[in-house]
Amino acid sequence: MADEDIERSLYLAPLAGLPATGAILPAFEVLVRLPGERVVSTIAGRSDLLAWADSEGSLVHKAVKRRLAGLESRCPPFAGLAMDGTQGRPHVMGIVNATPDSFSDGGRHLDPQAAVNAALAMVDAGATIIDVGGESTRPGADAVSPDEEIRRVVPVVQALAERGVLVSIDTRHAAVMQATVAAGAGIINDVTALEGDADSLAVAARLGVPVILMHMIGDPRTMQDAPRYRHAPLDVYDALADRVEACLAAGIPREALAVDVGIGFAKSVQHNTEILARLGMYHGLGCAQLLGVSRKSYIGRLSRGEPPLGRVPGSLATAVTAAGQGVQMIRVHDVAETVQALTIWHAIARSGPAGGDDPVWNDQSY
Ligand code: 7PJ
Repeated sequence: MADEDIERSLYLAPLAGLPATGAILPAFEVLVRLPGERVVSTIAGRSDLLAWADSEGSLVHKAVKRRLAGLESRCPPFAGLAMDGTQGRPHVMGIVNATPDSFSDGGRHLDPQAAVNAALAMVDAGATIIDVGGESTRPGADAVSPDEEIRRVVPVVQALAERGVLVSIDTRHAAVMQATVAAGAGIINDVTALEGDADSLAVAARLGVPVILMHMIGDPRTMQDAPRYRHAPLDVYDALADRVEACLAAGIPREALAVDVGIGFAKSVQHNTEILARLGMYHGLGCAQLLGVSRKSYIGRLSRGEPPLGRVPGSLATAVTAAGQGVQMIRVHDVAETVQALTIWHAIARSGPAGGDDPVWNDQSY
């Protein structure tokens, strides 16, 4: 078996500890793809895992060591923001939609000044990134022309950038990337992982700004038509690994890339929950990780059918779960609520056995 085959058959999802912070991780779910569609998984402590890998021969040993190294190394900064745990709680990215049809706040931010004011209030509430979008990517949405998208977003991006706000531009069009980076956007956030427009990869590489690569299959109009996976968490891992490789080949360095599993994009409720339970695994890709779950429909489906504005508690529950798996950026509509939830998560996590403030863990006397 070649190295590449082993890389695509053995995966590690951390069960405890914070990945990407340089900390040693104590235990893992070990997932192995068998020939055909089958995946088996087992739970192993770190030393048992290494002993098993040794007994399996050098290829498996090398693959396990490489996976471990990815999970246990410190993530470098992304867009100037710390990503290795020294940031404390995860960064919160506030969503500002300059669209008339966005599913949960459609129309509220169409006036550029109103969008800018909403964004500045989010910054006051603790957001470190503002994600500006001019095209709704909700399931079933119609496409918008890049010219119309540019008209909607450029004034907002420019006003925020002039005030020193770090802006990401949520777009799948190369022309919009170009216009908004010229207007001061500092991050490209592409739900198609730079595949939605033939020019995107080259344009993003030339612009030289950091890029968020999100996983999706198909496009927003068709993506919810019976999404199929062999094993959703592992297939998403491989697809993101392919996009990271494509970006590296185009000259975008790994530290300028962040990954996102794309919750709700070409995924059933069960796909979403299986992926959300294994977010730690994606740190093995060696990039910072962002998660967008705010007010998404799986929350209503798992709960009592609440409309978007009634899905804040489920959004917060998911954000806290993600923080515990080392996700460094959370994309949300409800910034103040999320900042509070994550601040409390962090105060508790840092006081615990792997948190750095724990008196027993830090006892230097023995
Ligand atoms: C996401 C996004 C997401 C990233 C949207 C919505 C739909 N970008 N843009 N991740 N979702 N990176 O907000 O529900 O999950 S638009």
